[in-house]
Formats: sequence, structure tokens, C-alpha cells
Amino acid sequence: MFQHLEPYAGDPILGLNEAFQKDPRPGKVNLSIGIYFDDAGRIPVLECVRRAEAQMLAESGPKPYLPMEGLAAARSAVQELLFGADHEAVKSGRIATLQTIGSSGGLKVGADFIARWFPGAEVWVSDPTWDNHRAMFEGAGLKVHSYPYYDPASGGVRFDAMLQTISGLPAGSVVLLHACCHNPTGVDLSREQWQALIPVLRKQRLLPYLDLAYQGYGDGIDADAFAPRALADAGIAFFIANSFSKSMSVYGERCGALSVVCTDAAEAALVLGQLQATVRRNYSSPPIHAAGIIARVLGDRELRALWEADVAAMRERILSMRRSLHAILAAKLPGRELGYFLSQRGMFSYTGLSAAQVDRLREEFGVYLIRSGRICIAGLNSGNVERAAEAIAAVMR
Ligand code: KET
Repeated sequence: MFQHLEPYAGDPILGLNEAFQKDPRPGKVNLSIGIYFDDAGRIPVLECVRRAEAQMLAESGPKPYLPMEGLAAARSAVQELLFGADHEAVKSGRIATLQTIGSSGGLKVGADFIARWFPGAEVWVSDPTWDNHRAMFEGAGLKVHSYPYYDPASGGVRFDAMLQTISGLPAGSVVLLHACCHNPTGVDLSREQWQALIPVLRKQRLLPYLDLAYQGYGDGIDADAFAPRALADAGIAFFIANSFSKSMSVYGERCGALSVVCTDAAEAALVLGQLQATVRRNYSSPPIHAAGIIARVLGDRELRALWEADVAAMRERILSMRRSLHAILAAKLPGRELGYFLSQRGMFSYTGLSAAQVDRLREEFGVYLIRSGRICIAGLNSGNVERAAEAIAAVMR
């Protein structure tokens, strides 16, 4: 029956993370997957999440199906987090928000919605982008192209080329944008660049689709929501999938959301209805435990304060690892331009290492990163940064 199937080559990120787990070498270092590890190399369970879960356990409430769109308290908390409680778009009810199965679930529901209601629309992603973007949108039946983004020569954004490509897209094209902490490069648009891009998106009648997976890891929880707020201020309709996997360190709980900012409340109701239909046909409703975590951590003042402090501490730890890595590499590779390790934001740095250098790092040194040369800085800690930096310097020489 299944002889005709093509073997699955595996996922370049998840597969590597699994290979790392199986590696018996004691000094191995995991810089592959976008997961935040603490200074002891563990995935932290944040105190705010622990307390939210303790409350839920103590209440020991029933576990009905949630509505297709998820828990109301979680959905409104997401809108307030993304846009600010007083934002006109939130107050006027012109945002349709779903609680989804991680932001991946949100991205895919949005992609299915676009395939159904914008037939013929094509999707444009940054070059490069998170590998799974292309897979998800193509999986929804959409054609995917890329726009220029990263400039290996300068380590910055090819902003003029990006703008030129986007200005030439047909109306209704979907433009996928990383709201902050670009994956895999760590190179973001500046606020001025967003302000220059937004009129182009509007004039061309394009459909922006933001991915906000690392809120709080860039410059701060509010600062990292600059892009969705600026787009909403400009009155453009757009999609935004956001994740709590990283910001609340709840990867396997699948905490995420999809919001569609519309022109008015009537339009948002229409959109929400079709999003509900998309969910019903896919997985029917999202997880209730995830809803409880999101609603309680964001909605309870005490838990919220704990969360904000933890996000700041995680961001600071990554920045300190950037500085340590940079200092060791700069000492070992004098004359090399390495400033990008300091200027890039979020979990990732795009090192410029070739696939062959990446293979050498894994095979000879037990240092794991994906073959594009992306490293997850959050996998570094005070116990392994020296070793990892020495290995990276050795293959860079
Ligand atoms: N968007 C981006 C940009 C992203 O990097 C990830 C995860 C996701 C969405 C999915 O997050 P979710 O947990 O579904 O809310 N990225 C890391 C893990 C992975 O590949 O799944 C990574 O790039 O390593």
C-alpha cells in the first residue's frame, strides 16, 4: 500500500536537535534549535508558568472543548499584548484573534484561509527565512517566492532591493515579515525602515503577514511589537502569528495565536467566522492547558510582572553570551570583522560559516548548528562558551 512513498529526509532543525540528543560526547554543545536554555543548559520552567499551572491544578476544573477560536480571556490578552490595551484597533473590535496550536498552528490556519479566500495570491518571504515558512505556505497550496533581505557583504539588510521588489508585487500578494529577531539572521528592519516599508505595502495593496516568535528577546516586550502597532496605526489589514513558546519557555504546550487586523468590527467578525471554519476542519479547537497558561500569565498582575522580569533576564543573558562569544573570537581571530555578533538581535546569529565548516564543527568538536551557519546564541552558557568559541575559531581560521 505504501511502497510508492518517498522517504522523508527529516527536518533540518528538528532532525539536528534529535541527532544532538543521541551524541554521546560529554562536551557537546547544542546551538541548533531556537530554544532558550539557561546558564545551566536547561530549558527553564518560568515561575509565572509554574504558578499558573499550580492554580489550574488546585482549581481542578472540568476540561471541556474550547471554542474553535480558543479561550476568550487568552485571545483578548493576546490582543492587548500585541497592540496595547488602549489601541484603537483593540477597542474598536477590528481584530480577529484565534488561540492556536503554537504560532505554527496559527501560521498554517492563516495560510489555509488565504488559499481559500485569496485564490491566486502568491507569498513572498525574506531571503533567507525560517525554513518552515516556505513548507507551510506551499503545504497550503500557495506559491512561494523570496524578496531580497540579508546582505552577507555588509551584515545588514538589502533594504533598497527589498523595497524595490516589494513595490513591484501584484496587489493582494502576501508579504511575510519577521516582526523582530529575524530568523535565521538576527538582522531586523530599523523603525525608519518599517516606516518606509509601510506606505509601499499600503500603496500596492499588499497583504502583510507578520511572524512574531521572539517577542521580548529583541529590545523588550513592547518595543518588539513596534511593527504590528505601526501597521495597525497605518490602517492596513494584515495577519500576525505570535508565539509564547520562547517568551514563556513553554515549547511543548503549544501556546500561540493568530490575529487578523481588519478595517472594522463587522469585517473582523466575518474573518473570525472563516478562521473558525478553517480550525474546525483542521484540529477543531486548541488546547485548554495552553489557554490557561496564556490567560493567567498575561492577565494576572503578579504573574505578569514575574514574566516581564524573566523575559528581560533571558534577553540579557543572551546579550551577555553575544559579548563573551565576540570577545573570545576577536582575541583568536585578530583583524576579522565580527561586530555582527553584537549587533544582531534575538536568539540567532548568522555566522557566515559554510556547510562544510558546520559539518566540521559537529563532527570534530561536537558543536551543533544548522547548515545555513545559523547559531542559537541561547545554547551558549558560562560553562560552554569558551569551548564553542574555540571550535568556531578553529574552523574559521
Ligand atoms: N516562527 C519562527 C520565525 C520560528 O523561528 C519558529 C520556531 C516558529 C515560528 C514556530 O514556533 P511555535 O513553537 O510553533 O510557536 N523556530 C525554531 C524551532 C522550530 O524550527 O520549530 C527554530 O527555528 O529553531
